[in-house]
Amino acid sequence: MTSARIWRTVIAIPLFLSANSAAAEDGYALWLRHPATSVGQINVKRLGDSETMRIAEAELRRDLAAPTQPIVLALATMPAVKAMRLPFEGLGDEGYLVRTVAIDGQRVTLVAGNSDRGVLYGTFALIRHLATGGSGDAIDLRSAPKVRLRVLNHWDNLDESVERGYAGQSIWDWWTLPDFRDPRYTDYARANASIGINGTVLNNVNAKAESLTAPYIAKAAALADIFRPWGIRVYLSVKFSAPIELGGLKTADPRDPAVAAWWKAKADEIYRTIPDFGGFLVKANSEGQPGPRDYGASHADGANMLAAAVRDHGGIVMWRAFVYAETDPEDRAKQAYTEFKPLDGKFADNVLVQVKNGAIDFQPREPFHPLFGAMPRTPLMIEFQITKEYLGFATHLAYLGPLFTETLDAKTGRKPGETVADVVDGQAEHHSLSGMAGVANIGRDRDWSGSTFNQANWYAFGRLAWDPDLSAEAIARAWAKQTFGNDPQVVDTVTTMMMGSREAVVDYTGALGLAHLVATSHHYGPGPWVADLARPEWNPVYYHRADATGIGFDRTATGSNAVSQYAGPAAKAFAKADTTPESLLLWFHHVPWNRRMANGRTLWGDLVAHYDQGVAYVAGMQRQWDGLKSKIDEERWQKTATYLAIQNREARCWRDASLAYWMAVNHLPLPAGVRPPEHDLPWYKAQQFPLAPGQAH
Ligand code: GCW
Repeated sequence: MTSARIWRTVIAIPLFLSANSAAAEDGYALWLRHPATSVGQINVKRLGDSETMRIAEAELRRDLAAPTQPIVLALATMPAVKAMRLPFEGLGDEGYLVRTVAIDGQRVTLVAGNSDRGVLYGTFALIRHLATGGSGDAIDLRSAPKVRLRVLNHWDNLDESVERGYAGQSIWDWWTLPDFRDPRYTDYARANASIGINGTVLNNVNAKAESLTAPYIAKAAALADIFRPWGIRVYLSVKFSAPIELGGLKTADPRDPAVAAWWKAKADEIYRTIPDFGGFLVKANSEGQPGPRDYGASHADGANMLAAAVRDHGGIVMWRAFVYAETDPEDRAKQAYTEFKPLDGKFADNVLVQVKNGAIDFQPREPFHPLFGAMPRTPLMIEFQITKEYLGFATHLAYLGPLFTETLDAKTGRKPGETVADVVDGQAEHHSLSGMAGVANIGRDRDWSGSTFNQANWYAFGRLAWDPDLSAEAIARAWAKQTFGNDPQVVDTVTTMMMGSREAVVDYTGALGLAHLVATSHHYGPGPWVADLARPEWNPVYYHRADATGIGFDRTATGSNAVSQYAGPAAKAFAKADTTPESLLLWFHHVPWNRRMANGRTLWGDLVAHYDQGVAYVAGMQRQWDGLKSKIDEERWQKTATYLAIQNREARCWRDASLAYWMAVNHLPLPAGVRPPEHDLPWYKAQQFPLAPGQAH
C-alpha cells in the first residue's frame, strides 16, 4: 500500500465513553483508566493484521484522549516504514519505537516494532507518555527490554486460595476453567502487557502434582490462549515427585531414565496443547518439598533432567535457590550459596537459577544475596516478593520500588562497578537468558491487589523488569499520574508518601539490619520473643540473638562467617561493624546495646528512635492523604484513609510490643521523653491471630 493510500483510508472514529466509566473509581482500572471526558475523534491507522496489532489499535481507541496527531501502527518491515530508515536495530522482537514522523507531508505518530509485540509495547508506552503529561508533538520514545523473562509467580493453589495472598481468592477459577473464560483474564493480560510482563507462572511453588494432569493442562491452555496475543506465556510450577504421584514410578531420582522419560512425555503432552508453553518453575528440597537431594543427586541433576524434557520445544527451567534444610545446622543465610556455588557451570543452557533478592526471605530489608556475585557461568534470575508477606499485608502502604532498586543497584563486589542489575540482565557475562520474577500480589479483590497503593508495587516490578536501571521515584511519579491524574499537588504528595513508606516499615518493624521478627506461620505482627519452634531458624530469637549485653547476628569470621560468601570489597565492608552500613549492622554483627552510632546516639537509643520515626511517618502519610480528600475520588480515597488508620494502629503495636520485649531483655530504660509501650509484654505475647490471611495449607 502506498503511503498516500494509507491516508485515504485512515478512518476517524469517535470514541464513546464506555458504559461504566462514569461509575465511581473502584481501582479495577488500575493505572489504565479511561479518559474522564468525551474525547471526540481519534485517528488510528493499523498497517498489518494480527490479533496483537488489533489489540494495540483497540487500546489506543479505548485509552487515549484525542491525540494531537494521527497514529500509525506498523511493523518495521513494512515498505512505508522501511523507507524512513529509522533505528530499529537493537530493538529485538519486543522493543518499540514511537516517533513523530512525516508521511506525505502530514505529521503522524508512528508506533512501530520489529514484531507486533513491539507495536503493542509501543502502544502502551505512548499511552503512558500522554497520560503522564508528555507532549503529543515531537514524540521520540525508543526502548527494548533489558531482561528477557519478566515473569509473575502466582503462589495460587488449585483450591483457589493464595499462599501469602492478601487480595482475596485466586483470580484463576480453576473449577470453571477451561469452559468459562472470565473477562477478567483478559484484563489481567492487558494490565501486565502495559508494563512489559511477558510470562506468568500460574500455580504455587509449593506445587500439587495434580497441576500436571490432563484436566489441569487444559485449564492452563485456556489461559495461555487468552494471554498469547498480549505477549504473555504461561509456565507451571512442578512438584518433583510427580512421576511417583501421577506416574506410579517408584522413584523421582533425576538420574533414572524412566523418570526422565516420564517428564519428557509429560512435557510433550503439555506442548501439544500449549505450543508456546514457557517451561517449569521448581522449588526443590526446601521447606518439605521433594527434590533431587532426596536421592543424593544435585540440584543441577534435577534441573538439567527437566531442562532436557522441554528443550526441543524451546522451554526453560527456573530452578529456585531458596533452599535450606532442617538437617543443616549452618546459618540459614549461608545454605543456598553453599549448595549452589559449586554447581556454577553445571547447569544446562536452558536453566536459570532463581535467587531471592536476599539470603533469608523477603524481609523489609536484607543485604543482596551473595550468590549474585558468585555464579558467573549461570544465568541468575532475581525473585522479588510483590505481595507484602513481611511488609504489612494488603493494609500497609509500603511502596516497594526502593526495596527493588536497592538490591538491583547494589555492587556485587566481584568486578569493579558490577551491580546486581548487571548480573540479572545478563550483561555482566553476556548470558542470553535473563529474568526477573515477582511473587504476585494479585487476587480476586475488585482492585486486584488489595489496595490502590499495592497496585504500584505490581507496576514497579513490571517497569523494573523491563529496565532495571529506572529510578524508583520516576516510576512512582509515573504511576501516580496514571492512577490519579496529573494534578501536581496530588502527584507530588503521593510520590512523597510512597518514597519513604518502605523505610517506615523497616523502622517500625525493626531497623538497623534486624530481620524475621514476625509472629509464627501467618507472619502477621510482631513476635520477637518466639523461641519454641521445632526448627531453630523458624524462631525470631535465632535472627536477633539479643541478650542483656548486645544484639545482632555475628556473621563475621568470629561467627557464622556468612560475610565470606560475598565477593571482594563487599565482603571486606561487611566484615567490620564500622564499615557496614548502619542499616545492615545487626544483620552482620552482634554489638553492644551501648555501641555509639554515627549520629551520637547509643544503639539502643537509635533503635528506639527508628521505631518512633516509623510510627510518625505513618501519621504523616495520614495528614498528607487528608490534604488530598477533595482531589481524589471518594471510593479510593476512603479505602486508603481507612487502611492508613489500620497501619497507624499496627505500626504502634509493632513499636510497643518490640520495645516491651527489648526492654525485658536488655533491662535498659527508654530514653527521656519517649512514650512507654501501651501494654506490658505479656499482653502483646497473648495476642493471637490464627485466622490471619495468606497462610500456607
Ligand atoms: O517466605 C516463605 C513463605 C512461604 C513460601 C516460601 C518460598 C511458597 O513464608 O509461604 O512458600 O517463602 O518462597 O518458597
